[in-house]
Amino acid sequence: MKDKIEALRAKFTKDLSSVKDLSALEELRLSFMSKKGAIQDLMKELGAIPNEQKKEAGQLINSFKQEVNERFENKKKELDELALKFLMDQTESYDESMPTKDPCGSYHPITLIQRELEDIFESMGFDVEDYNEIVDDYHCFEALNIPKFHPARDMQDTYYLSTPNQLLKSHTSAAQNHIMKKYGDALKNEGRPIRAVFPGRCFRNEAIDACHENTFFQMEGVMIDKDISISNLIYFMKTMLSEVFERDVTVRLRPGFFPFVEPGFELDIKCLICGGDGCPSCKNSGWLELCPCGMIHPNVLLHGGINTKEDPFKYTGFAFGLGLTRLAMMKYGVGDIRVFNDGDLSALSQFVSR
Ligand code: FA5
Repeated sequence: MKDKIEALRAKFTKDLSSVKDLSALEELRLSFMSKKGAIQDLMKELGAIPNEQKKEAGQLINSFKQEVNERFENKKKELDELALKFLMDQTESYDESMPTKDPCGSYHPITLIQRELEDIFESMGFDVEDYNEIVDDYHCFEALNIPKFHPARDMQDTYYLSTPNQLLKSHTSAAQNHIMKKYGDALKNEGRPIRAVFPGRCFRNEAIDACHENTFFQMEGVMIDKDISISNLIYFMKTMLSEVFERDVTVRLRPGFFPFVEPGFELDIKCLICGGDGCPSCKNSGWLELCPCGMIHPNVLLHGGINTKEDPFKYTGFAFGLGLTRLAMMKYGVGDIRVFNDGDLSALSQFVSR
């Protein structure tokens, strides 16, 4: 038996060394380990061996079987690793941190204009903040001095979620209360003025046309400190617009009503598509409503914990709600707002930041 096993071991070693792939390995495995294989033949011979030698012969066969098994497994591992290496050599290596060879994709014009504005406001000492798209009724309306059943809610009909009290924010003003609570302590304890802008996507149940979308972007800004007045508001609005357009733009300020500001204004820009003659982008008026603004209403400052009922005018502030999507229309000369949402890459990929 010993000799037979030795002969089989030698054959197995020779055959195994010439195996080059998994199917040849499997073939070799079957020729040794299957019911009709070489090891089973050895087992059959065991019956003819004298009893006193059976135990030792059985042990020899078993340990040979175990050895063959282990060497198969090792060979299989070796072949698997080789196959993987081959595959990796064939495939172009991929390193996601490497810069792309060719530029692919481009920034959406709204992203470009948003970043530009963020830079402008940051250079004037404003913090840039982010806020949720799903908000509750309190933040979107109540905290902004728009109680339930107030007619101003009709102007901002939005999409209500099936979860009670949750809605898609209809304007970025919905973050005002959050900003006041976030920075209020620094204002009151350290005298650090609140200066923040918070861009965001807004939603309204809107009849869509060349200048109205149901999903659009605004950038809200607030500044709160002692003695903030309308002159501060006008200064920041003018600086921002001249930076964005890099040329003189004609603006007009007229009274506007928003329950969360008092007094409130509409800041319009002379339409840059038609130069003021009238076109669909400006609803033929020659002017485009761009940036409503005003002095923050005392009730809003109260809700935000900035002032107290006993001293409701200690701090004052201004707020504005810039229509980012409309600003992009003016800046890039896009005559129809729907271009921004309809995913036509040939239109959207032509914008580049300055
Ligand atoms: C507001 O949303 C107020 N929250 C703005 C505000 C903030 C006023 C702070 C005072 C103080 P309004 O509904 O007018 O106001 O929207 C502001 C701007 O968003 C508009 O001037 C316009 O540029 C843009 N806008 C509004 N609705 C749409 C729409 N459906 N599609 C595109 N842009 C829109």
